[in-house]
Amino acid sequence: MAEARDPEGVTNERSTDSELFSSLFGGAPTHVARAPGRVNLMGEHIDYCDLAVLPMATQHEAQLQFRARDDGLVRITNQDPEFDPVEFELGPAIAPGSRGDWRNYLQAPANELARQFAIWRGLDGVLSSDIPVAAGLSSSTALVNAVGLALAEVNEVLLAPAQFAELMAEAEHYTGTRGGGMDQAIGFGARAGHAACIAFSPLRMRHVAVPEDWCFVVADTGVRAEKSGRAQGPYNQRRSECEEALDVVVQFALQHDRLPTRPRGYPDLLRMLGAAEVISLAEEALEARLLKRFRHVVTEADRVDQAVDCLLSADLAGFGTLMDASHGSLYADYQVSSRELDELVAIAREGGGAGARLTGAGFGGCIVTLADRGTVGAVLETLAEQYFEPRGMGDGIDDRLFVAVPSAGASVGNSVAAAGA
Ligand code: NG1
Repeated sequence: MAEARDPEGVTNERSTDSELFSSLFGGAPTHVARAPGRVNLMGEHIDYCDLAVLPMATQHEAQLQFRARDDGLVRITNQDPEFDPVEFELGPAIAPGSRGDWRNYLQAPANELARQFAIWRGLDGVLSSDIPVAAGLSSSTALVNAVGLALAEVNEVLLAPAQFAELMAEAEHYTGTRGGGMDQAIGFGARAGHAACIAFSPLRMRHVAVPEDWCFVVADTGVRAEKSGRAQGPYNQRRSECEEALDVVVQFALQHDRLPTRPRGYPDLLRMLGAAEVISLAEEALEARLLKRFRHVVTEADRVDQAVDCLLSADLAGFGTLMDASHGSLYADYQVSSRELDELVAIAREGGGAGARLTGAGFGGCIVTLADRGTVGAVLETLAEQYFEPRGMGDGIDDRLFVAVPSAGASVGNSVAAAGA
């Protein structure tokens, strides 16, 4: 996994952030923490089943310019006035704000780090992010990761990236969403030019180069799917359904002597019996809704393995076919798609995409489609003409429709502003 510390110092620092910092707090920030967003290429809604996923970090990131304080106060202002300034005292039992309040994403890492390490030193900071919000591109985890890194830095907490990722995954449950560990893992462990196949419990990461002429295009429906809001209930419900389905299948298999011992979870069950036998068991044991959820999980896990092979052999058509199958499963079995997502997927395919699927939690947010360099222009144009322009979403389209650049993981380093102050 990549080093969390940025040894080169920092480039592309947002200068307006340091200006705002000095007007709010006086002087200059000393450090900057950066945490990227991500696009998941394959393996949706299976990280919380401890099954492997295949995301990559993107060029979009959250940046926190900060300076340590000599007390336990944390004061963070967002460049975006949509989000109110946040102030809280460090401690292991910070009271959460109301549901949907963005402060919860700042308090989450503070609360967890204080629980584990009795940290005491707060910070002043200015935060900015160009990751589309509530779009399935990990905007929330980027906040958690950036604030977590900054607090670890000022309190001299040293953690390996994998440990940090696991800690931040636990931390984010503070917000009420029972997410898996994918976003935190790719957020810390990503390598430029690569996607990563991430396995869990314990966290392991295999970096896989993205072929030079492959372009993953992201298109945002413009429908927000806030996991701190309306999407939280359905998201948590899916996770509970997966847990329940696994319990029922295992119980049934044990009762009918189809399993020698109790498996520890989905990966163990699949290792013991193989996907085909597991699905046939599920067809006997589960009622319709749980069977759908279960079938998505098992087939999606298989698609992740196949997608890694396609990446390794630069099989673009094969990868596209898997994307289509994944979307079909998320639509029909997992029921997390939406009219707008389905429409974007159809347009992307019509425009020449090798395949397309919703990415992230769904319920709104983004799709991802794959094209080679020769075709990507046509795909972008078709999406613009058939989805964005008719809806009057042509202005600022670059934020909603872009080619994702496989980027590096989070880092913390000295602020350029401090050097110039
Ligand atoms: P997004 O797409 O950021 O809402 C969520 C979860 C992931 C994963 C995906 C679905 C969090 C922080 N992230 O991501 O763990 O389950 O949905 O694959 O909860």
